[in-house]
Amino acid sequence: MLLRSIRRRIALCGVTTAVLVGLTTTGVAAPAAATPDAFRPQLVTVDTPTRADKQLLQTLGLDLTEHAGHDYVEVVLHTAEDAAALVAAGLGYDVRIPDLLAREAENNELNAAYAAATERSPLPSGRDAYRTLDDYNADMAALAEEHPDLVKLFTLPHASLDGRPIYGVEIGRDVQGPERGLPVFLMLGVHHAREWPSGEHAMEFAVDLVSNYGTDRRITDLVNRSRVVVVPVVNVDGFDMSRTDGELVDLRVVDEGGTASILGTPGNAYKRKNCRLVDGQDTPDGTCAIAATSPGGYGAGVDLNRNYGGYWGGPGASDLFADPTYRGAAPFSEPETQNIRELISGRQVTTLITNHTFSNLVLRPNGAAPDLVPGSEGIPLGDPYDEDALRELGDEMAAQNGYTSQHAWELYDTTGSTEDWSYNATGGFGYTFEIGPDEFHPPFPEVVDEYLGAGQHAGRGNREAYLLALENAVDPEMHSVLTGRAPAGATLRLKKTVATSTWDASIQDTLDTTMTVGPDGRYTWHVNPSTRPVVMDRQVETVSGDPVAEESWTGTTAPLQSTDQEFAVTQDVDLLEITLDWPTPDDLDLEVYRKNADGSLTQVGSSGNAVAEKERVLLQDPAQGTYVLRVINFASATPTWTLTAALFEAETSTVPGLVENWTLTCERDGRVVQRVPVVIDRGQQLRVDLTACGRR
Ligand code: 0X9
Ligand code: ZN
Repeated sequence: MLLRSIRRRIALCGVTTAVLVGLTTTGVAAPAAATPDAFRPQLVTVDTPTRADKQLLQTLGLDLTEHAGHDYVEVVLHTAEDAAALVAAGLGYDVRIPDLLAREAENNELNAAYAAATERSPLPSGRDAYRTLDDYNADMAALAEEHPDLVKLFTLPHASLDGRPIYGVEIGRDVQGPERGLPVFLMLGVHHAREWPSGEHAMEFAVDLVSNYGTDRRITDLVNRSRVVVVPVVNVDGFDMSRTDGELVDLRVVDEGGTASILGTPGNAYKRKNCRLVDGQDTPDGTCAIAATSPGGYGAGVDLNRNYGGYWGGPGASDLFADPTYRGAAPFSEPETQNIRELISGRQVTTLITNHTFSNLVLRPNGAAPDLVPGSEGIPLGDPYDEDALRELGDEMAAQNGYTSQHAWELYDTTGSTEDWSYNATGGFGYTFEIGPDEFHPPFPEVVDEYLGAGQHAGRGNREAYLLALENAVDPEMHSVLTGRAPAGATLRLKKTVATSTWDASIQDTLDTTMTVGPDGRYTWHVNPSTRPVVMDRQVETVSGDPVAEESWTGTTAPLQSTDQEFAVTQDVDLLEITLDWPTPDDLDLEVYRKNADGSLTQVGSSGNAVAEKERVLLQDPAQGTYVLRVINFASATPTWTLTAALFEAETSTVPGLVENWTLTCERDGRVVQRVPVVIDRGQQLRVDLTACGRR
């Protein structure tokens, strides 16, 4: 019996093109001194024409970047061993940046020249160079000091592992006053240490809102209607190391390959993770910062964008400490992710953007491919319940900066990333921006262009994309609104405790938010829907029983050759399944193309499983026409294969959803006086009378 289930509303294009970032053996900090012919970190483009190549690449434990396409993945090679691993695996690659340290030095020179020639950049702050961590902290403090009614500086609850405080700013009218139920827009930067522009854009947006408040009508209106929370540097330890070491001169470069040793560890400019040195143990403050002599270099740490609770422990994250995508010992094991968890759990964040570099992408949930089945749920992930609205805003934002708008999983699978958790736990919209075309921290003028937009996007850029996100955050159609009468000065609290799915189990999240009723005895509270999208009812397509049509072929293909087989779809069906099977433990891959009117081929699916696993491509709602099924032999032997194409009708069944409620309480003098369960959907407005709270 054939049984598959696919959640509806998903464009399930064959198998996923997901790339699991994973396994590495990358070492820890580079030595303080190096010989002139020591390996320099490189950025290389690895050829991965098939999914099998991508999977092979994932097993090598290299630092894969998110810059990946149909037939390539860009990889940072930190050590000679990394390069040797590629060669040994037989994967071809082109070197894109042959010496990242030299590039770092070149960027430093370009940045110095730009700063020297620039009185004031066109950025809102006028800055002409990347901020250091001290600059960020000083800028946030100054913004708050100069605009006390509009900006509040706050410290996140947990200091970093190296003992640094982590700051954010909150922007809003009368920001020192009590919370009045306005929707919160959250902007995050620098989860990954080396991704400097991600903090710059977050910070510039804060400055932008503040400096245009009162003069620009649109911005004034948006700031009046929201609270904007900006945490420009989430990973302060990692960033400080990357930024400081990135500034160091590699004397081997200055010395033209002479014998001088490196100052510090410039390779740490490409650090990704946080400063976790030992799981479960707080090492002495400052340990990580002594990069040259401590194991606190680029190889150590937890990937903060794999440490959030949502589907934590699933594909696209590693359980090995030294790996670039190490997920940590447990969901939210790190103080930096705990900070963001507590921030989001304590406010009604209706939209968030978490900034990263690079690849010019606007990514929306989910992080993992729709046909993956978490052990904790037993049904495929499918698309988010709010796919249409999420896609619409993602596309609109991407139109401003010329980025590509897509599901995060279309890049590669990830689990435990920021919005994997936040969207699933709260229902608030969340996006990852991958800023810039081709570098983690490019010359500074690129930061300016990406923020303000350049060329055909001049005057738009990420600035305009962020403003659209903020408009979404305040749009009542996109969240829920509670209104009513309540005693002036009373504290209203919305609370719920939910189970958030990790990959194999679940964690408990408590969302607990408050507002204070204004002097007029009325309240309007902008909140996230009471039922989380992840437990809403869903349509599951189940395909069972016999195919409505089926055709099989057998054949042989010589090593490194391919064989094409045509198959015509002449009726409208729900599913086309193509399977490739063979008896010996060899490696055959399958690619599926649609034949266009002019005879050219467009690839519509591929399957390159590990050696000896049979291949399968699924196409949902296949268009009528001719398909070319290509069998590719990567093996040394010439096995006889069986290729089958089958058409199926699907049955739709509904997995009943849950209804969740907020518990709304009205508190006076710290005492709960009234308690009401509240069920409210997205786009809904509900009146809840709390006047009884004043009488008792
Ligand atoms: O891998 C990542 O964490 C992000 N790319 S980066 O190079 N900046 O590290 C992409 C994450 C995409 N997935 C989700 N946001 N779910
Ligand atoms: Zn990143």
